[in-house]
Amino acid sequence: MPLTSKVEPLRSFLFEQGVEGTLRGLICEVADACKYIDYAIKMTELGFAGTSNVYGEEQLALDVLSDELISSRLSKCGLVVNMASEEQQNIFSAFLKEPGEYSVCFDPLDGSSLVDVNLAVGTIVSIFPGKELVRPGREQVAALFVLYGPRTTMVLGLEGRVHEFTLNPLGSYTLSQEDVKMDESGKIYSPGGDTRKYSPGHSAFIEALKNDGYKLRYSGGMVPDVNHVLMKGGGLFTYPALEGSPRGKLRLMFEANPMAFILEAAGGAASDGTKRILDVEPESVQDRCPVYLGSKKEVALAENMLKEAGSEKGAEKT
Ligand code: FDP
Repeated sequence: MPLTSKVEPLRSFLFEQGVEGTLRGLICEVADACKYIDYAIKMTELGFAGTSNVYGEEQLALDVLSDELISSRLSKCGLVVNMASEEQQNIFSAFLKEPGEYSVCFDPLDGSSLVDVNLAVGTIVSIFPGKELVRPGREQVAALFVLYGPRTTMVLGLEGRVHEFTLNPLGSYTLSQEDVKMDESGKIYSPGGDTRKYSPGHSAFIEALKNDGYKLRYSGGMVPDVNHVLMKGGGLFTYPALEGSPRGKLRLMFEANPMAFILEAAGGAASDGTKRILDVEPESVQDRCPVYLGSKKEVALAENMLKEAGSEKGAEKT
């Protein structure tokens, strides 16, 4: 990006938009922590940490480091009350001298199975007001993801709008796209999960997209795959309910909610197959959720086809 006096750094953009000071500070703290994750991805040796997370998945040294980079920074920034990380078992509190104003859920390194093959990975963050974390996603005040790809970008959903910032070689995030918007429909699809375990309704839906000429775009990392759909202005990312995993694979609080918040703010839609993801009532931070994220037409088609297949199944039984 050429250097001009028009460069808009993240902090001053948020200031100009009138974003409240504590929230502005918190977004900048997260963005700063992610600079170190960016550096760690490029410079740290690969390999396992010898530990597993709460879901029984083997942790990379990078998973553990990324988790520490965000949690230690947010613990000491004085702006946060409670936190939950996909890499940790329990909700934990920040060190506070004065009451903090926000609580944060984060997935420090999403898609880490792609690190060894040098594909893009990301960090996903969800911000709630106050101290409660286990609450529906519609109560988020902001959500963001950082994509560590050929460029490192941060996509921020806030006050019904979505903006993209790019990390420059000087270590600043500068505005690269204001008001990212999605169209009513798109032409790409990104389908996760073992196809042998798809429900009949989901299989029929994926076939319908294929037959309609949608192009397959799936890297296996939720952050780059959702970013692809968002930045192309439409299409669909899905990780559905599967046989044996009726709530799918992805985590409601760490992955589905923040992505749903961002996509809706860009004019897209986000469903668990039956209803809006942001209206799902969580029981615990570890809940999972089937996801259909994308432009409105594809998400509505998924809901309709799943419903139809469900009622046909019901009719067969009677
Ligand atoms: P990963 O296991 O590599 O961390 O939820 C994590 C995630 O990746 C998502 O980023 C990705 O969309 C999905 O899992 C990929 O799962 P599959 O390998 O089953 O497609």
